[in-house]
Amino acid sequence: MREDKVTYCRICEPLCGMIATVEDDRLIALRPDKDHPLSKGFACPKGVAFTEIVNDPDRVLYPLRRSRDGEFEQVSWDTAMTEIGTKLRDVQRRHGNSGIGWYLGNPATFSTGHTLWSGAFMSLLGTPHSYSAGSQDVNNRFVASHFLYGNPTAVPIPDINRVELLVIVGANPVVSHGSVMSSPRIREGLNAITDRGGRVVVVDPRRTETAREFEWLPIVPDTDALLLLALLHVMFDEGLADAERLARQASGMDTLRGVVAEFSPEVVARRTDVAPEVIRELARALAGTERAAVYGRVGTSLGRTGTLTTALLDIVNLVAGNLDVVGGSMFGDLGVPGQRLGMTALQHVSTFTWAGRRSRVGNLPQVLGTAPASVMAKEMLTPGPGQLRALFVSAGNPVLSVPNGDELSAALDGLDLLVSLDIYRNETNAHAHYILPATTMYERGDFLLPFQMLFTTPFKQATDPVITPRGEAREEWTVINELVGVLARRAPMLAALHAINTVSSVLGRVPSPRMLSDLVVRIGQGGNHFGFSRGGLTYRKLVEEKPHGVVVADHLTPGALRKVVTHRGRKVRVDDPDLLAEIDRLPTDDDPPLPLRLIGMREIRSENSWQHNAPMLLRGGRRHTARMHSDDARARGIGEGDLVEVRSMHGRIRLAVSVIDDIKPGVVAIPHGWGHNGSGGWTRANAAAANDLGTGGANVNALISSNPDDLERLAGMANMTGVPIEVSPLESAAPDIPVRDASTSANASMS
Ligand SMILES: Nc1nc2c(c(=O)[nH]1)N[C@H]1C(S)=C(S)[C@@H](COP(=O)(O)OP(=O)(O)OC[C@H]3O[C@@H](n4cnc5c(=O)[nH]c(N)nc54)[C@H](O)[C@@H]3O)O[C@H]1N2
Ligand SMILES: Nc1nc2c(c(=O)[nH]1)N[C@H]1C(S)=C(S)[C@@H](COP(=O)(O)OP(=O)(O)OC[C@H]3O[C@@H](n4cnc5c(=O)[nH]c(N)nc54)[C@H](O)[C@@H]3O)O[C@H]1N2
Ligand code: SF4
Ligand SMILES: [Mo]
Repeated sequence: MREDKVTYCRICEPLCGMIATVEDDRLIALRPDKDHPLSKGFACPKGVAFTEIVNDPDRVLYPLRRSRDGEFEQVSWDTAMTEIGTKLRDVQRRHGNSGIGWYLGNPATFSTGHTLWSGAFMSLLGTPHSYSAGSQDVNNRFVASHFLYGNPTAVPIPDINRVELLVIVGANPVVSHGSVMSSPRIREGLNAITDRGGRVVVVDPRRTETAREFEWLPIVPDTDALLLLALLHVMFDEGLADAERLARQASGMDTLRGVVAEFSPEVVARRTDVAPEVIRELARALAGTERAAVYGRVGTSLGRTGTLTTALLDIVNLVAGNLDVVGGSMFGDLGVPGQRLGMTALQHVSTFTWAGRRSRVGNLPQVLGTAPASVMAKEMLTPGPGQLRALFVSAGNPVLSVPNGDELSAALDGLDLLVSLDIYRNETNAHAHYILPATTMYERGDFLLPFQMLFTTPFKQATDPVITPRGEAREEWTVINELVGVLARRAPMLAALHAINTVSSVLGRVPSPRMLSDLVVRIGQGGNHFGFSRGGLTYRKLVEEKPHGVVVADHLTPGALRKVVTHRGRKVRVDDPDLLAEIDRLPTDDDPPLPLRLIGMREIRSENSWQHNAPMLLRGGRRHTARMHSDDARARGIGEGDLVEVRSMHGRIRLAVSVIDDIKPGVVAIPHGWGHNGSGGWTRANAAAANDLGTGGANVNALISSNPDDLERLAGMANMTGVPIEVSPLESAAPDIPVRDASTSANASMS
């Protein structure tokens, strides 16, 4: 029987509505949901191609164990879990709980159970070895919020529906579809701004797909902090800020004013390559437009002072009068009472804060209980108490996504136990002892708690699974429940959780993601408040009666600052000494070691490293290329499609070049997530995009440093943008140093 089921996509943040066609419990097709109130029939190629991923013959559908000869063999769940349990308890006995770690990859965020269960498991186990993709993505957003609001989870989002001037710094929403905001049909949302007579300015070293549709303001990579300081300089200097309002809303303004005094537009112009009059005009426009906002994302997070840059984005909004006001940069609201108190309490009793703990290697601060993934390899390789000996990797591919995949690959091979929970064999779990098959999003139900505060139009949607899990795939949280039992005896806090699980299973009601989500739906905005609000939402009601989702408010609500700020007097603090000290660390780059600058980019038909196996996404002979300005290419004798060597101070890779003009001269853009080299199980990914070197692209993170000294100081984030590089035609590349791309590492480790 063929049937259409209403559900939604959970690959990236807009969570677009989808209609799944299912026949005999098999997913046949996906199409955009026309009746979804926000995505209204939009879906991108990745979302539609997901049928190919669910049904991919390369998917891992049964537990796999690595045998002595290095090949993977199928085993039963019982065998896998029993053997994993024995090895895990052995590590626990010999090295303590701090010998055990977890790396949580990006798709985990798109599963409420996976996120909450792994987070609870790691914090109750009490190990410092909790890692995530966040340290290559967004962690300094939380640290900036910690400094400014005293609350790391207070994250402002642009009021896309009402803003009149939006300045996008280091984000490419036309391709990424928006990040740290859930805003379906974001491209239309941006075009609506100009349609209503407003402006969108895109500050980016590359004339991106977004910049092409709006005003492009090119900038030298990793100099955004200077631009933002100069905007503040102008606002103070020209008296554009409302001093009375600022005194009410914030503390430390005088210190800030003193600090920005030296950053006039003229002073920063040389380093940013943005003309002083452009900076002045922008400052006036931001302060003078009633509904204006500055918004930044990956491009502002991956620089050397990402926390400072991120905090400055908010401070510019604050000083210009655009924070927490209609059409500005606003805070979402769960509608759940006591959030501020709850957050304050949580920060006091747990490591769910900033620098609750520091890393053994590098002494770097943890962010919301997670350590920088860049030091994960050294934590495995550095002997002594607390050495990482057993690692779980779920929904992650850190060998490609974290700096220095070679070092990590070698370190993984030395572990006592490496277990991966994934839907695929990838470059990371090529080193695993066990690979456990996970469900894809369409094989599980979900209400995505992690995104509730980020909808630019407050919205709620829940779905049931559209098919039963394929093969023997299981949801991660159920596997984690088993691990709780395995480790409980020597971990007192876990034992408590285990007791709860045991008792509730006897009573037939094991705590589940659905139970927790239902609670939040009921007490949150639009909820039924356990019967006190008649007709209000429950999880079941969402799934059964409102499958396309419900807009619970037309707009974000202003005046949230006082609800989210936990600092004394509920004032935003702009003069934290740790934060302002970063200003002294702003790179000067007067004498760069190499002439060009590396930046990243995302492509419409990729999702990080894991969708290069879907035929629909690889059509047209896609290749992995470095995008380089024609002037730079010409100066080096490089033509379109030529193979080059790209080298940084930390490594070198080989790939082909696309010569373009839509990029600032001196800047080279290379997408991450490539470097498929035969070690993973991705047949097409490995073969596809094969350049003449016979690899599925190159791992750009071979160019990035994993050295603790090179990580951003306040959030431990990897420095992945603005990195000095040189590009040479392959025949003239330096011959004697081994090329460090993923192919060398994986071949070495598989032998
Ligand atoms: N199609 C597609 N969509 C995705 C993803 C994907 O892989 N493919 N990944 C998802 C994920 S995990 C995330 S986190 C989001 C990210 O969402 P975005 O941040 O919107 O996406 P990016 O393409 O990384 O955009 C970063 C931009 O910053 C620019 N940039 C780089 N360095 C600098 C700098 O120093 N200063 C300034 N001003 N700009 C700079 C880059 O040129 C780039 O245009 O996208 C999500 N959506
Ligand atoms: N140079 C550079 N490096 C970057 C970035 C950059 O901009 N430039 N961006 C960074 C960012 S923003 C991110 S988010 C990271 C991503 O880094 P990671 O999360 O480490 O890597 P992904 O490529 O997203 O790999 C996701 C894995 O999850 C698996 N998977 C997919 N769905 C599921 C599921 O439902 N359950 C389970 N168990 N597994 C699943 C996929 O098969 C894949 O193996 O990369 C970071 N690395
Ligand atoms: S933009 Fe594409 S991948 Fe992202 S949620 Fe929508 S359909 Fe899915
Ligand atoms: Mo990300």
